[in-house]
Amino acid sequence: MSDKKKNLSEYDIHAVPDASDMRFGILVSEWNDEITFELCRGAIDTLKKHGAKDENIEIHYVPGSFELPLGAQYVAQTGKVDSVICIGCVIQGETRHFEFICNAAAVGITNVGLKTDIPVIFGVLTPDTWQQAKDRAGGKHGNKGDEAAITAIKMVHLKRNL
Ligand code: DLZ
Repeated sequence: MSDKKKNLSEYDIHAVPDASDMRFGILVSEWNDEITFELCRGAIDTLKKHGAKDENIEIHYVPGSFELPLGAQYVAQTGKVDSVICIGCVIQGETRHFEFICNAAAVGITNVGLKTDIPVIFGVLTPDTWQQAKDRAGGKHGNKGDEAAITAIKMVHLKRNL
């Protein structure tokens, strides 16, 4: 979908399945909310662009990216969604918080998907700087929320069509 040379929001629109009967939960971390709310907006716009209905997109919030896995598990276990998109932004700082939070979020989100058997998407930015985050949240590198939404649609489609 994207690599170093490509914009996070660039993809082949015709290769994306129709999402009109899919239900999504979006879980948004409140840390760095200027970034995460923009990622969430990108995800919503992209889901709707591919047919998802407003009533089938539910948004929930967690305090920080560390809480994304448990929050995702809560949402997945309601049985009301086909996929959960986790949105966060952890910016490299001077403490080791960065590594702990990124590792916990990545491993935790993976495990929730495997445990609940629904696609749980890693829409978490892990940039070195605030500017790098801005560039990937609707800036010059596109919006990682778009990428997360496309991933969710494709994974739901994959599961339904095996
Ligand atoms: C504590 C913390 C720090 C230092 N940095 C971030 C960050 O850049 N991005 C983020 O999403 N969350 C951060 N947090 C908060 C943790 O994710 C978590 O909410 C707290 O450690 C409480 O468990």
